[in-house]
Amino acid sequence: MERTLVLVKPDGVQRGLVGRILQRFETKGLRVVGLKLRRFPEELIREHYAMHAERPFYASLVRFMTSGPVVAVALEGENAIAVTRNLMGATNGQEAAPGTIRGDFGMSVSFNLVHGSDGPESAAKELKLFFGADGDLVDWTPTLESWVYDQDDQG
Ligand code: D4T
Repeated sequence: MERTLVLVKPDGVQRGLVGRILQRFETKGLRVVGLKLRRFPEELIREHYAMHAERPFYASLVRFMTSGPVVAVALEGENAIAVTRNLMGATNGQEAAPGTIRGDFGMSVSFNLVHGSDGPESAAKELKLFFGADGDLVDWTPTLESWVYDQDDQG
């Protein structure tokens, strides 16, 4: 099992898409193990996007991400990082495949509705950043789990 961080960005919250976006992950079979809606501090957002600090869009990205509430979601599942990125689609909504969140709901590069960690290291760092060092996360097993993963899969 792997954990990853998803953010529903301010455009997703403002457009009333939180429920529909979370539903994509839930119905896929990913398990929500953490959930919070906040106007996150600018410091935290700057740290989250620190790898883009030198890019020309960094200032506007930080302004956008602090412009309103964001929903932080921790998801768990087998290959949760890759599965989540596939569900999100390409960065630019105009290029994202139909059926993906960005492909179905967005037309923009910057207002692209969701963020998902892009690897195990960033997932660990981002989960700590948004849910705290001592893990503001909940361990649980859905009762339907045995119908999501086939225990006989040779994987
Ligand atoms: P995130 O990191 O938000 O999950 O998006 P991606 O992984 O798909 O895209 P990214 O890291 O390349 O970009 C981070 C973030 O910056 C915005 N952005 C990106 C932007 O406003 N202008 C741009 O030209 C690019 C490339 C969108 C996502």
